[in-house]
Amino acid sequence: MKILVTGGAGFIGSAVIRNLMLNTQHEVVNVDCLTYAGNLSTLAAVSNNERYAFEQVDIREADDIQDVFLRHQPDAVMHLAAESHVDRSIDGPGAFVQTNVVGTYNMLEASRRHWLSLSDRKETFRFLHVSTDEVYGSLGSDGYFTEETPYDPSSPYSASKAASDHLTRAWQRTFGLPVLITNCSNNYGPFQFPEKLIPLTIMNALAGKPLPIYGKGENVRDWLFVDDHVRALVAVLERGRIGQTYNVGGNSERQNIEVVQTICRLMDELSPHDQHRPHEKLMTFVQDRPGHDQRYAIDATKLKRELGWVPAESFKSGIQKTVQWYLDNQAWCRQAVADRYAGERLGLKV
Ligand code: TDX
Repeated sequence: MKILVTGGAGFIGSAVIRNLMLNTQHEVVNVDCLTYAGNLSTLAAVSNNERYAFEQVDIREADDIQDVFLRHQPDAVMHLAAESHVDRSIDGPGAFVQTNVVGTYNMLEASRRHWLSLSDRKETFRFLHVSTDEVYGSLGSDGYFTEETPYDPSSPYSASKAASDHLTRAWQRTFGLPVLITNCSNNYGPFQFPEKLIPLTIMNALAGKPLPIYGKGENVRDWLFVDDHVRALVAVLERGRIGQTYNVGGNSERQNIEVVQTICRLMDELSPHDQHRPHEKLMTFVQDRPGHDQRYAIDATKLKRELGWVPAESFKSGIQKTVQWYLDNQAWCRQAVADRYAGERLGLKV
């Protein structure tokens, strides 16, 4: 089948496309407008494949999106394009509303028109909306997010993703568009833009810069290795039930401070001659994030029960692979951030 993937030059989207190219026979149309976080070098290993096509198109532009559907006639959509960094959504929420809300609306409308025009392929067409556990708000010290947890987003980012989830569900209930929704926990792994906690910590540690820990570092995230997430997305697209939501989690809860300490210790081990050892001395407590959610943790039982998915990677094995990858790919990291992001603190312009 031919899958239209939005955001395919981003961190998770590019992992989806590499997987589809290397492990399936599906064709892919990558629709990405190449924002600061988009990077085609993430697809270097697959971009010459004859089953791959790239369209530099912005999902905020309804006519351009419509044109892509007319030209490529996809069998399915995996919608990953989004502004994704919580701190940036505090500094500038407008882009999040435009891309995540209006952009998703444009994708749904273009998909609906396309789906209505299909004859024999109409039954099997799918629209998979890839979202986040942040729509559920924050947990206390116990409990888990299930697919039934009420929405309660805290940041402009999570509110915009919640809105896009609601639109997607409405397009199924009102118009019958065959949609699926996934809500995942924090992803990590190779090719993540170094503004997020894990790659930022590794990059700063390499440079001997302070490792900023918001507040007391006691906030908890449930870490999901990106390739595990990709397997879940492919399973949901191929076998998920129409109109259903599936939570995807790594079963790897950690306090932020533990995450940073683990990275520091791994870097001490993996780069024994590094002048900045022990890297833990770079840890610096800084002003907390406004509206900082305390804890996220996913109950992924439904995905296991219905589709047999479980994460393959433990946090121990995943973080080791990730740190090693960043150590081996420092040129990629420098190029990814060049003229785009110098590692400065974001998200305090309230
Ligand atoms: O420098 C930092 N120091 C720090 O303590 C940064 C960048 C973050 N943090 C904290 C804030 C969070 O508690 O680490 C935790 C993780 O922060 P992020 O990497 O910014 O991720 P988070 O805010 O949890 O959101 C992420 O997971 C859900 C993604 O950015 C979202 O796109 C996804 O939907």
